[in-house]
Amino acid sequence: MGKKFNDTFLKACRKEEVPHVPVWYMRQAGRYQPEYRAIREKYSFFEINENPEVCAEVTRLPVEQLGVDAAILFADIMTPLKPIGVHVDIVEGIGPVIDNPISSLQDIGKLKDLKPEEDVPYILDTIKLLRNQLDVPLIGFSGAPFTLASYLIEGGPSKGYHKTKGFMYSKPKEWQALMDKLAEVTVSYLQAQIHSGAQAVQVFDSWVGALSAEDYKEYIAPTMTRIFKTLKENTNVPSIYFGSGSSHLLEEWNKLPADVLSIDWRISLDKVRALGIDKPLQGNLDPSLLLAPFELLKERAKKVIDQGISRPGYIFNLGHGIFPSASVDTLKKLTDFVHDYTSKN
Ligand code: 1CP
Repeated sequence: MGKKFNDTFLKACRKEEVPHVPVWYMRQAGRYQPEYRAIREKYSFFEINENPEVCAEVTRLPVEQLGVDAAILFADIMTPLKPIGVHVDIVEGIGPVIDNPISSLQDIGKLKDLKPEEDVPYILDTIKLLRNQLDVPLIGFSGAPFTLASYLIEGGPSKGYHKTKGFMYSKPKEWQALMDKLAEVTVSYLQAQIHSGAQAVQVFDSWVGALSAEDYKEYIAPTMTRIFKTLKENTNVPSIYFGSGSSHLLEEWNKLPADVLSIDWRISLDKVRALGIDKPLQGNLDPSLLLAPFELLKERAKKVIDQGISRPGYIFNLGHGIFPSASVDTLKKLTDFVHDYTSKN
């Protein structure tokens, strides 16, 4: 607090010149931090979420500990679904588990509209608190309809997404109703976060890589276009789109009115540029390298950065989230390395 506001991340999102490459990490708050584990001894996941003081503390932890250039709101992609009628629990070692999965139009009709001020006031209060506490930008986020639908239909984490895709192929009317509902929830949730002070938003479509480009275009792109277009018309903060295992979808993603694309580690940033993608990029170090000898980690990070900075608009991140066995010390050293290596003075 009291430090000069560090807007490097926002500048990179707008392709402006930056004093160093900004860094933040997906899942930068979580089980790899001893302090987080201690807080989780006292509270359940949703208890943290619903208590703005504690939620803000957890959000700030990685900023204070690692020196990253952005904070991401501590919540889950399931957070806005609980108040609209989804019985979800976050189960240790598994993730979100739902005891009333969706299988019919009637189930979809039972989902309520999200009224953020009434349904998730604690999220908006956490954002307002954080804006007074942080000297880096605050990223708000939500899940994307396909990824949310995968949990709603499968009842929890999945490997092949067969049930989800089966539903998509065989019940087009129900599928579209579900996409429309989840798009509405996403837009109203993100707009409320932005109005409360979120300075950028990331939409996590973590599992959409399960679809072919053809299916993405037919079943998903119209919904994602509508979401990003509505955000653009009503707000003016950068939007970031992320999916894992989705390099085959990048040409479709490039047509979306999203501002920044967050790339997973399976493709090099040079290859992404060679596809003709000119949006700012975020990524994409393989998170497993956090367990490699530091010299190798550094060498690979350098490679990612050299490719990333070949054009304006680059944010360093991992290709997917930090996992529980990663070390705080390694992440701190990596953050310092990115800053030192790219520092202009
Ligand atoms: O620091 C941060 O990044 C903010 C907090 C955050 C975010 C952005 C959490 C807290 N979850 C998420 C997003 C999220 N949740 C995604 C998208 C990002 C990604 O792909 O990693 C997804 C797919 C989820 C669903 C989820 N919630 C999982 C994955 C399950 C699966 O299908 O493999 C898990 C394990 C959770 C629980 C969860 N969410 C967040 C934390 C810290 C945890 C760990 C649980 C705990 O403390 O008990």
